[in-house]
Amino acid sequence: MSRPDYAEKIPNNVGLAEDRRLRRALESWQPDFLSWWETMGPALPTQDVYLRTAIDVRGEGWAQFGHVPMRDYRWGIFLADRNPDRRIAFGQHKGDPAWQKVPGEYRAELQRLIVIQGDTEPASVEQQRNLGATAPSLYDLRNLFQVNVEEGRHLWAMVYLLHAYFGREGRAEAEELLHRNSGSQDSPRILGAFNEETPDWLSFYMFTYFTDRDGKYQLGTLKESAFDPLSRTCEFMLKEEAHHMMVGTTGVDRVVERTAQVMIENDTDDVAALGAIPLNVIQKYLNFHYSVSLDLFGGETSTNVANYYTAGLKGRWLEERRKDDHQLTSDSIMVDALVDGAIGQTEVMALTGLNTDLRREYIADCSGGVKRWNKILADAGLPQRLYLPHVAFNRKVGAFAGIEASPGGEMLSAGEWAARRGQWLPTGTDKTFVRSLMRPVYERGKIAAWVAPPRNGINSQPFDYDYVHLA
Ligand code: BYC
Repeated sequence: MSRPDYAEKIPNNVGLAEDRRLRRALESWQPDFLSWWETMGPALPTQDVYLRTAIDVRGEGWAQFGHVPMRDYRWGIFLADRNPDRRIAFGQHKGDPAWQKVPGEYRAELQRLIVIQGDTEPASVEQQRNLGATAPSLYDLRNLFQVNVEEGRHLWAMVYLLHAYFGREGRAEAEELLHRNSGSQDSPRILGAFNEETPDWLSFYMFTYFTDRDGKYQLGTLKESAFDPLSRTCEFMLKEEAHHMMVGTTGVDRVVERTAQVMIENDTDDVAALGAIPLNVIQKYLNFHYSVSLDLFGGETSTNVANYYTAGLKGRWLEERRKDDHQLTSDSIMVDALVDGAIGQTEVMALTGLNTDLRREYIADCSGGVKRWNKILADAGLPQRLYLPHVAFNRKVGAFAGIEASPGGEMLSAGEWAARRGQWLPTGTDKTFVRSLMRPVYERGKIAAWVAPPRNGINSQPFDYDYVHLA
């Protein structure tokens, strides 16, 4: 089962060759995918790109490197190996064997979770479509395309589940995944953050740090799912996801490093005229991407998530390491809330608070990034520091959607917010400035002036490697 078949039009380790109906259905979706990739995928014409392709889920097979024309990338369907003894780890079916088929009573919920997950993957490719035109180096350009092809593969992963397990409705949903578009007025992507623009590389690094990290946590909870094919798919996707977050983490590192360097060399905070991105602008971009990513976890309390957990569809982050009964029917949790009109906390049933539980895991992880960026500033001898804004800041989903709060967590009137939001979120002027720095550098070994070069290349190649051959 797990040896991939490369003789097939669609590389896979799910036995497509033996399932003619499913193979035909997916082969008829494939041209639609390719035409979507042509029209909505990376706009910059290239001959080939030094890409990692997954050809096996085991050993080194998941990371084969070589120059490939992007259109010929082998988007495949790969599930992590099946553990025949796997049992459900939580919820009311805890202890039962994991499901190999979709139970009728959970069909609608599972399909919805898979569609929401699937919708984010092509959305991010659409958001990043034009970034190639302004890449700061060939190294960065290659990383962008790597992220893009893998998001394409993650779309394939969800489409496989829809086709294989959800019949006619699943096939219809798979079509819809190619018809909704990021930012479209008529048929936008489902979740808020995926309709925002990614118009410059600072946004791209912030997106891959903060929004891809939501992906890590959501995939982590779906990996716990009682529905074994979903669990196995997510397990393999998480492996690829790690690279996307490396791009974000080190991308922001490199912007901060360059800014710190220019600040020290010129003994000024005002580095804009010197071609670097001022720290306060970096902070505003961080505030924006962090807050829209917090929204991706849904409401602080949610009956949806309680039902998903009880049914066994979606677990907690590192479910099996938690020291409780994994059913949570009599537990409670303090969640962020408006209490008598003020920002505070309230006690709710643990089950309805599970979005908060996951959001907190995520926040703890995000503070790791801030710590490392602050270390870069401290090592440069600078007193300034970056920070994560308060959980109530700039929220459009959940308990704080109806109020305005400062990054420090102080509640604001609509008037105060309007007067001060430009201090905390990127203004038109900030965005225009950042965009003005975005000029392509396509020469081997060269890099734009607003970002430091990476410490390491890809797959032990040097920074000045020919990562991309432009058309
Ligand atoms: N925008 O009960 P609630 C990734 C809706 S990222 C718009 O509080 P629930 C990636 C919600 O659907 C990971 N609408 O929420 C990253 C619900 O609608 P219905 C993506 C939103 O259901 C980078 C209503 O509001 N994967 O992989 O507990 C690059 C009430 O909400 C939003 C997943 O998200 C929003 N932000 O939790 C590439 C996993 N938030 O049902 C890829 C699958 C909520 O009343 N999805 N709503 O019509 C889920 O687990 C859950 O659906 C959510 C929401 C966590 C998203």
